[in-house]
Amino acid sequence: MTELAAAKAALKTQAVETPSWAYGNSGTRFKVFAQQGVPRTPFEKLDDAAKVHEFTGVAPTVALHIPWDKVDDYAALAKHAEQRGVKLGAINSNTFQDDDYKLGSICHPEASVRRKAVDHLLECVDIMDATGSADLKLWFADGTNYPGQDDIRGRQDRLAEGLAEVYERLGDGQRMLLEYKFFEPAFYTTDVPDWGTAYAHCLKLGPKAQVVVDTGHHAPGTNIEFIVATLLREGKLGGFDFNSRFYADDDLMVGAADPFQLFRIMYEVIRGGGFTPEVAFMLDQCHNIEAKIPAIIRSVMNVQEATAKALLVDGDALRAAQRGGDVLEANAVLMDAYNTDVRPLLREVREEMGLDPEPLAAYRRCGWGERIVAERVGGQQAGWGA
Ligand code: PSV
Ligand code: MN
Repeated sequence: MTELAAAKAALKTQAVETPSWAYGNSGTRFKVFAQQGVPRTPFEKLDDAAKVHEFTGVAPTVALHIPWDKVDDYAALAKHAEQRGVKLGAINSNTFQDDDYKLGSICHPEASVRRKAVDHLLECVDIMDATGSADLKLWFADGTNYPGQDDIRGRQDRLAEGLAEVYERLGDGQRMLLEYKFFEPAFYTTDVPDWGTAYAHCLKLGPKAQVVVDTGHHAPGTNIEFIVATLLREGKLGGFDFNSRFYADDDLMVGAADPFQLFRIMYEVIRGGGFTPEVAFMLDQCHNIEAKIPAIIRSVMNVQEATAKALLVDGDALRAAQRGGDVLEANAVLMDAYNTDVRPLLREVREEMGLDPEPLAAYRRCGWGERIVAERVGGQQAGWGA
């Protein structure tokens, strides 16, 4: 197989998971701007996600967020998804929107609140059993605002204890993906602030616990691809929450702010053997001012473009330059791949997959956007806390 053919074959196997919450209304802490046609139910979110997959061909799963996507019958939800050509993906827990969690959830100083949080996580595993989801994605808003507010080390002990109980509940083929974030909503200490803390907990828990890298969760200037390389090397990279940031946890469209960073990350993924179904490539974004479905299609395409460029890196030439200490040439090899216009290649890939080569134009022509505006009238639009 030529290198180009290998790249095409790899691109056809790509899978980007879209988040149910990206289809609902969202905003900043100042204002949520409601959009017309937004889903009212998890079923309608899946209808929208199915359109993203229909036109991109590489978004086959949808992450759920509990309780936002709570339904009476998860088997029916899974069936609804399958009838539309998608599947349910990671289950995201929510231990950050209840009054009880003011001082934290599984790290809370009071045992009764910790119990409630762990029970919620266990409920999420029950839901995984019903939906067939393999991944439990955990992000904790836990932390403190003031020095002395709580015992930093004690909170780590409580975290370890809570995680261990949930880990024990995981079934065969189920994983726990632990996400870190350097600050917010707590500002003095955060209980899982960085990849090292997440890694240490996952290592102790065992092979079913892995780290998830949310690209928006790092301090400015952090070399995320180094973290990716390290976690892959240690067999602990469980997945990504892709999005873009200019400042902090901005949740903008992946590949919008810094496509070069996304390329560097995807290069390390491929270099480290991480371009496999064992690494979950998820989006974690909100579309506050732009139309949601086209923005998600654009995001999936941005991931595809970065992946295509990373697949085009001439590995032999790069290694030769690196071995020879040819700094300029090594850098040039990488930049050649990055500067390649991969859009024609991706158009070909889509045509070979039986898709329209231009997903955004095809989506606009299909009339779904107008249909949902006309049909989704009344009811309660989905959104944070819905
Ligand atoms: C909050 O920062 C957050 O964006 C985390 O990244 C989670 O993955 C997501 O919310 C959903 O809980
Ligand atoms: Mn995230």
